[in-house]
Amino acid sequence: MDHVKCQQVANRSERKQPGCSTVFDDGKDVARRRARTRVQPKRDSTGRLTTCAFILSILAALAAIGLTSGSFDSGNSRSRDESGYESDPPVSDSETPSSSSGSPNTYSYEVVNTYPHDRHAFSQGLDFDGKTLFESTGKYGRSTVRRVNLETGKVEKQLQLDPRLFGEGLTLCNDKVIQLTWRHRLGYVYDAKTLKPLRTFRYDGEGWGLTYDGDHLIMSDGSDKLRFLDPISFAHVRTIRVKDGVRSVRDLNELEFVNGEVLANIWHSDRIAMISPETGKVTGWIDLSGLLSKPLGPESVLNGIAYEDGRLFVTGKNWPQLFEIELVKKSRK
Ligand SMILES: [Ca+2]
Repeated sequence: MDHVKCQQVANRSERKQPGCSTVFDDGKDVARRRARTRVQPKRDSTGRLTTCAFILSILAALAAIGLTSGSFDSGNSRSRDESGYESDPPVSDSETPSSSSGSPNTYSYEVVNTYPHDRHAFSQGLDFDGKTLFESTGKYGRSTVRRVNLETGKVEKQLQLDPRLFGEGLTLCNDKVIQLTWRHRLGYVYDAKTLKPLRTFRYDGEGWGLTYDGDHLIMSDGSDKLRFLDPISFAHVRTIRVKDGVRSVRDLNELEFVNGEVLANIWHSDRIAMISPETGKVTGWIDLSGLLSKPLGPESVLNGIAYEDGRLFVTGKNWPQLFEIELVKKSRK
């Protein structure tokens, strides 16, 4: 398999496009298609609790003097070793949002279909164009970008990254596939049909998850922040902080833009957050516990969300299956 040569692709220029509201080869508008889903997350309209005003002011003061999460330029303060392990503990169940009025909606799931998934794929990014899955896998020496047959799980085509690179988030953007690398601040742009490398780009901090909302790339770095990037120049546009009420939601990992909201795997958990891309507010939680019949290793966690044409897929690192699911809204008590 070909190794991606950074210097080779860096010298190539990407074909200019009118922006990410253009269409895929099948002629369907990306943003319009991604706005369809079976579940319509309900936005709540409550404001902040007045009793939390004091806490908010304290948090704001701490942020102002740099005692909260660092900036993107400084990178993610959490660290993983080369096998992908991270030193900080995962989000605990005690941080599950309350069911009080105004709290996020909660969802369980029903499995619609189960498909095979490569047990050797340390999944870091997943997307779907309506026919084919696109996946980024991690680990040094084993990182790839690949096209995968949905029905069989077989890899139709793949490129192996330079063994010094650790593959991370991936998204489709028009007829391109864009892939992040973890700490290397290096992104790749590929032709979606051939996986031919077209160009590279640079970004600050760590790269974790990546998705595309029809206008911008949205990128996570394992903190509570989501960055919005221009899909052509890759320039930083804006940043939001993700919160459930007044609590920051950290460990945002693989992403998917669905129905006007960003879905984010919470690293080392079975939960997916639904996030308003305008405010960063968590509007819903998806509980995917029990999806695997038996647990795998400690790092074989949920980390893969793909959505297209009303179909929602999830998988995880080294999971033997990929699941097509429908969300089931839980009734409030
Ligand atoms: Ca995704």
